[in-house]
Amino acid sequence: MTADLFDGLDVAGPAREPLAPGAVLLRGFARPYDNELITAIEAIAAQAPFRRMVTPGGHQMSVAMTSCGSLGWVTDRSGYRYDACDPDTGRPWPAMPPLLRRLAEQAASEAGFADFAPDACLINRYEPGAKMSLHQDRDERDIGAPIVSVSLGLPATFLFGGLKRTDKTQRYRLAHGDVVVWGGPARLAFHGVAPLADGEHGLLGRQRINLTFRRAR
Ligand code: MD3
Ligand code: FE
Repeated sequence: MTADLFDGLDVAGPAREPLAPGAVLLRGFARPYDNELITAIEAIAAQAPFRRMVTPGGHQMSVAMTSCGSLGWVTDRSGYRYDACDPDTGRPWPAMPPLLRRLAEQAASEAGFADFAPDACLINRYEPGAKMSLHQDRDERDIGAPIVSVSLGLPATFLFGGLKRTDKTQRYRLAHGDVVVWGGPARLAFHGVAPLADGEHGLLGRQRINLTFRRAR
């Protein structure tokens, strides 16, 4: 009766840790690919450099960003939007490397989203002190599609709230290699990142990089 032996054990896949309804943490899911992911991110940043953008309110973000895929996320004084071209270079965003796409699709599938087809990957770079204020991600056309996030480098304290800005937030530590799939009722939840604590990561040094895969159109 081998079935009994394995009952309750995750013998056939990664540990799925539910964070909230619709949000699933796959701890360490990206770790086996960390070196290849970092190499791919460096190649993207060589084509579309990280830059600190300005919000419609006129504040420069502390997080530096770039994108890959057929669409990239941009903000300036005129608003937030997805655009096929990098405003800094005038060229299309670098293509989404197959490794990144496959990782996002596999993570989504583990969380029950079998047909996730990301067309945008926003790449956020945090240096010590950088943070992201509480916000919702609602610039994507189909909010039925999840967002898949991949954390690399220094650990961060992630804030996860409710559907109202004033709802109480829960804190989670997101560490190197952690992947979270945000779908269903979690998709429109307010969320943010506390100021990054200084430290030294073996592969990335004094920084944290977060990838978010989205279906923008
Ligand atoms: C929950 N990035 O790029 S990743 C963002 O760590 C963003 O850089 C953060 O929020 C970061 O928009 C958080 C986790 C995340 C991403 C998108 C979400 C959580 C989410 C969308 C809906 C709900
Ligand atoms: Fe967000």
